Amino acid sequence: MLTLGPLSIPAPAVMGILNVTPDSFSDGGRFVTPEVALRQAVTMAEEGAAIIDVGGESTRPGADSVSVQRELDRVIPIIERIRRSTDAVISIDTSKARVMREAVAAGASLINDVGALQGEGALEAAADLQVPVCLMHMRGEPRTMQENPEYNDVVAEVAAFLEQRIQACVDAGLGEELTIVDPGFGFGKTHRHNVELLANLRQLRVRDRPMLVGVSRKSTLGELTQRDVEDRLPASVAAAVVAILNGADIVRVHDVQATVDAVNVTRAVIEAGE
Ligand code: 8Y7
Repeated sequence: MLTLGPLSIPAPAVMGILNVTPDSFSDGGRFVTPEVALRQAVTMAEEGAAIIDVGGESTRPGADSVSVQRELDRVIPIIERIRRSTDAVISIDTSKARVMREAVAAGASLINDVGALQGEGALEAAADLQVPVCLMHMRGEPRTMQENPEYNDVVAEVAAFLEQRIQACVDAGLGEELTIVDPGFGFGKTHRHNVELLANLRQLRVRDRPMLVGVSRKSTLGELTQRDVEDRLPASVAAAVVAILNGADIVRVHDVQATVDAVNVTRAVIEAGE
């Protein structure tokens, strides 16, 4: 079990991705109406997703930002409906303080911030709300982050950043026990950086906090397999298994059913070896 303050989640856990953006790179525009989004969320919960991650702003490389109101209009009605229809934990994928506050009021119980609470008011919002927060590493910002990212030691630099953001949470009054760390695959990293991070995941578990990994359908998997985004299921499942064997506690994925099967096999093998 993963214990995050008041939340208990079976581990390793699968987080299903619910994009309510018209422009997300891998399933762009498919889940826009609340009815369709709700059906997708319920399906993912039935398939075994412990967490549904609801996002209203695309963070893909080169994406434009979205206004607060627009993001609220996209995510709040969906969170309310999911809350009424499933027991899954709802996570709000946002970097905006106001969206964090309204999403939690509507039924979200976890904040997934690719900006690691560095946005205006975000740290204060999370500390007021006292909910678990996933702190993700990103180099640069989505619009420009893939323009030649460089590191001397990517593993050490990502770990140092995560450590610093946990400390920022603690200083703001959000206890360490409410934090989750995430290396941020694809966010200001080359394919080589991403593979190096996946190989050295255990060094990124700073302060022994739970770790979330998101590699589903990402371009590094395209590079390694020469597959287009819609044909990256086997690569995504393989990467999720590698992540869990290397210590990940939560995997963030598009394809819940296939990943849950792989996670069940992986968990049984880990437990048999303990
Ligand atoms: C991640 C993420 C995305 C990730 C966490 C995509 C919102 C791009 N990737 N959140 N979000 N970790 N915590 O391909 O890796 O899904 S968006």
